[in-house]
Amino acid sequence: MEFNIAEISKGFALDGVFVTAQRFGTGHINDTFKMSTDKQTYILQRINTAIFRQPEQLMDNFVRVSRHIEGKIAAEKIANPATRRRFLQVVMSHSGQPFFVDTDGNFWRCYIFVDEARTYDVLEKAEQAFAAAKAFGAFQNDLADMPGRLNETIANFHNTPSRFADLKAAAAADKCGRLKDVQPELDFIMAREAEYSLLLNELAAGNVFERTTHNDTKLNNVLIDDLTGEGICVIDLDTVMPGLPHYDFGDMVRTGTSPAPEDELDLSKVGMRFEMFEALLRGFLSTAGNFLNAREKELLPFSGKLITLEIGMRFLTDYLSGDVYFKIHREHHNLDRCRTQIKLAQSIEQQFDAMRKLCDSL
Ligand code: ADP
Ligand code: GN1
Ligand code: MG
Repeated sequence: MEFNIAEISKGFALDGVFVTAQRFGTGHINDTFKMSTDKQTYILQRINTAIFRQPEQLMDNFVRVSRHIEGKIAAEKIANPATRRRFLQVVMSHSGQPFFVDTDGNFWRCYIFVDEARTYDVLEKAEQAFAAAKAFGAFQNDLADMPGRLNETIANFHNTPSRFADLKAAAAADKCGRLKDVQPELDFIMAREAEYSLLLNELAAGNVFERTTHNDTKLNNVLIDDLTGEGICVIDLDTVMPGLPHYDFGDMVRTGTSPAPEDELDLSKVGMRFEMFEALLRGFLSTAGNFLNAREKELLPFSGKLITLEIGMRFLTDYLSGDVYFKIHREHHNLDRCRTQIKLAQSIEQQFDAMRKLCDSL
């Protein structure tokens, strides 16, 4: 879908006059543009309202979270021009709202582009894994004392048993006649059913606790500073809401440990690199270690496997349902993505004892 960005940009209180815009990033959900005026660079995003059905509530979360983090940074008294790069600065519309609705009813939001930093779909070195995990851990830590409870932008987002039920329903419906092609993948996921409720059982038993979490800690949702290599700014705040710390750590393992992209076709390239897992664990514990209890820490390795399987089942569900949720760029894209998740989960299973031992030793 194409949009008249010059026109849409007029909805926001920008600094300068519109010069240019182009599509940006590799996200699966929103439409993202990098946009420049003669004075400033911005990110302009169309919120996917088929998925986020209450965009006003979502933007309310967004503003609360970024202001809270801004307050933390100010409290640290870091009088340094770099501080403004450490949180998303939302640009208001001319009517003072954190979004703008265009004439077609599309919801747009805008924030300042963070320069001299980038995201990585595949991490290149362990230092990046450490930096990214440290930033996501700090994000959870910063939000620990935020007043009130955030709106749930997507219900049951990381409820794995509910995701599993969705998969079974999609397989039973077999809307596109694709079930016959996915039996090995489905069998793999079915065989692990007993594990899917483990975290929720621990929550119900009072062993682990709900906190405000990011819930989409794909490694390309943190900006890594070009100069220092630090995780400078956590982005993609659509799913920040009540959750378990494990959802965030698990998704980092899913996206930060394999040397191949999420949609790699050559499955021999997919696997969990232990040194990346170790760097993620050390990085996360360096900022989240002080608020996690012993049982929560013990469950971190398991979360890597769980979230990998959970996202694998979501890709498979979408494939069976006719690719209605995740953006696809080729035929069978969601099935290809599901297969990498299964291969990665296998690799995690093979190294699980060593992962647990490392975690116990830290
Ligand atoms: P999606 O929900 O579709 O994943 P994101 O909010 O993650 O959308 O944005 C997509 C990409 O745009 C990110 O992966 C990142 O590369 C880039 N991006 C987003 N916000 C900023 C920002 N403030 N500064 C620089 N780049 C950004
Ligand atoms: C989506 O928006 P993006 O591309 O960062 C998805 C995540 C999945 C991820 C899989 C709101 O994340 O839950 O883990 O794709 N976001 C939403 O790559 O569903
Ligand atoms: Mg993203």
